[in-house]
Amino acid sequence: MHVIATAGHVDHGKSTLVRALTGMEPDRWAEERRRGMTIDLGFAWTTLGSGERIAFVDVPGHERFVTNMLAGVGPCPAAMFVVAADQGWQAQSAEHLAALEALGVRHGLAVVTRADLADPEPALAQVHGHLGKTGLAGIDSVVVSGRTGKGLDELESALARLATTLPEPDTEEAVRLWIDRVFTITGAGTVVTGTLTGGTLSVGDELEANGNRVRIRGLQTLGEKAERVTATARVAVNLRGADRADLSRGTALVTPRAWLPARVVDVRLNPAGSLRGETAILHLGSAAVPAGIRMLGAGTARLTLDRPLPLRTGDRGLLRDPGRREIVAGLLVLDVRPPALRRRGAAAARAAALDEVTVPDAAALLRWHGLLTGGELRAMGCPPAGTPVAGDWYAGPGHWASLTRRLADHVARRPPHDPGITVDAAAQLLDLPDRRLAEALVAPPLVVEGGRILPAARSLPPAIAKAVARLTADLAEHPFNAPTAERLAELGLTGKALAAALHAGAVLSIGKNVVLLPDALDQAANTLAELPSPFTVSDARVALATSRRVALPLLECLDARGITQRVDNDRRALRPRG
Ligand SMILES: Nc1nc2c(ncn2[C@@H]2O[C@H](COP(=O)(O)OP(=O)(O)OP(=O)(O)O)[C@@H](O)[C@H]2O)c(=O)[nH]1
Ligand SMILES: [Mg+2]
Repeated sequence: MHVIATAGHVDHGKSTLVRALTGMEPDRWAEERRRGMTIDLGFAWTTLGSGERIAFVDVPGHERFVTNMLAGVGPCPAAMFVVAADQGWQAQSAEHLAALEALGVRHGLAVVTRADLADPEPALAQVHGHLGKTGLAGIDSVVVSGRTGKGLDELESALARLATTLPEPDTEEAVRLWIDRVFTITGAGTVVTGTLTGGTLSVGDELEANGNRVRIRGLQTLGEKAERVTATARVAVNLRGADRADLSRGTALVTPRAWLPARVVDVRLNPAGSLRGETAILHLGSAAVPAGIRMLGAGTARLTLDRPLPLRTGDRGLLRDPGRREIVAGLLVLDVRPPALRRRGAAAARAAALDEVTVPDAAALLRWHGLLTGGELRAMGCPPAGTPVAGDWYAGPGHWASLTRRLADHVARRPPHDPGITVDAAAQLLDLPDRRLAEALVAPPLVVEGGRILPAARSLPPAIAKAVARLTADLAEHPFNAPTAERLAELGLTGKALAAALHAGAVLSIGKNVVLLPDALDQAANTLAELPSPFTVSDARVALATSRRVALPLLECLDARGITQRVDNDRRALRPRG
């Protein structure tokens, strides 16, 4: 299915076209039919001759209802842009086009309608002229009359062609369904509708709305019941456990833990004009939220929203000033967890950092934040690349190097016979959110001995320290791929040398000739936590990218430490922590 929003000035014939294409009435309210104008969003659908299903979100053209228009267009990947032949380009033709441009809509169809009333050529030329300057340049155009039906066949063919060019959504990704309607059905309870642009919804799924858990009790798409709906789709979701008062247009239903609620966000504005000290309404998805604007640099600003929204880096929205009755700027979300600006000059420094990138990726977020977990990076909209430094933690290389240096400096400054700083104290000293990060920072020339961080030279003979460093390098990529007995011999980590390294806590032995690094158990526990529970030895072996030779003793070690427990003969589960 594809979902297409209409766009265009009031009375230009949008609803008439939707009606003609679908045989359905998009104007749902009696008041709309009485006044002959669309006030709120309308929904209608059809199956084209090509077999393609198209759902329309029909928007109002009247200037007073722009907020409703934006809620409909916000999540839609494509638009049918309508201009009346007898009226030509009008104010909301311009405003709707500005909205589509701000939201980054790149797919659509231009329709000059009411061609029975006037020569369509001048309007067509205007449409091409205006669209040509936007991301919609070059889209197909069709001339029709909703009254006589002339040109409707061409319109259908053009829609079928448009459908083939729309990008395939990712049906695996986390769901964020922007709600555009909420209603109650006697006996069924609360139902919300929206345009599903990514991911999959299934009956029984748990979701979150404003931080509250709800469960999907039933699903419908295009008026039919469904067990499962994949993007792109119009969808009606019957919710269990939902408080009706907690849900409204602009609320998002999201996959739990996959999104961070954001109240303060850094954005890039387009155009880059200065909006110093202003407030405006942020329109994003189906939401319309008042936002305070603080300019950071020429084209970047910090928004403080009246209520938090689940936002990600890369989201597009727009700012509209209801007083001036115009869109002030489009925006691209850069960072949903921006650092506080405390010191003088912090805003300018932040602007300079933001200006280093066009669209931030994980590397940019790590540069700005120093340390983030893979889960945080994904929830912020930038899946991590590369390997974590410890557990699920990723680090900006510059930040990591500076932490390493600070720890080494600190250890070096301590008196010669000092017993050494504990790992926990190091974590505190460096303000690290997880002690495993402090452990991970301990690399030659530092070692951990008896839980304390010491210069390697003081604890291990240089040859052994070097062997440990080489083992560390071996295990950098695949931390559970324990060296073979031959490799251990080659490294010189056998006999007394191995015993010394074990004693110093520089390596970990989990079985005969199975040697790993000291943080292997923690790392394994993190990896196993991602598996569906319970899991078999073979599941664990695959997840840890290792062999049975390592997986078996590793799991026994984890059992012994109470990190895992046997569920039956061949399956285990992680023991709940804490
Ligand atoms: N002659 C003629 N009249 C049309 C045509 N299309 C629409 N109309 C008339 O134009 C008026 C407005 O049409 P709508 O389809 O309601 O326009 P709209 O764009 O949906 O208007 P809003 O939703 O209020 O923005 C109605 O009276 C229609 O009957 C057409 O092709 N020819
Ligand atoms: Mg209408």
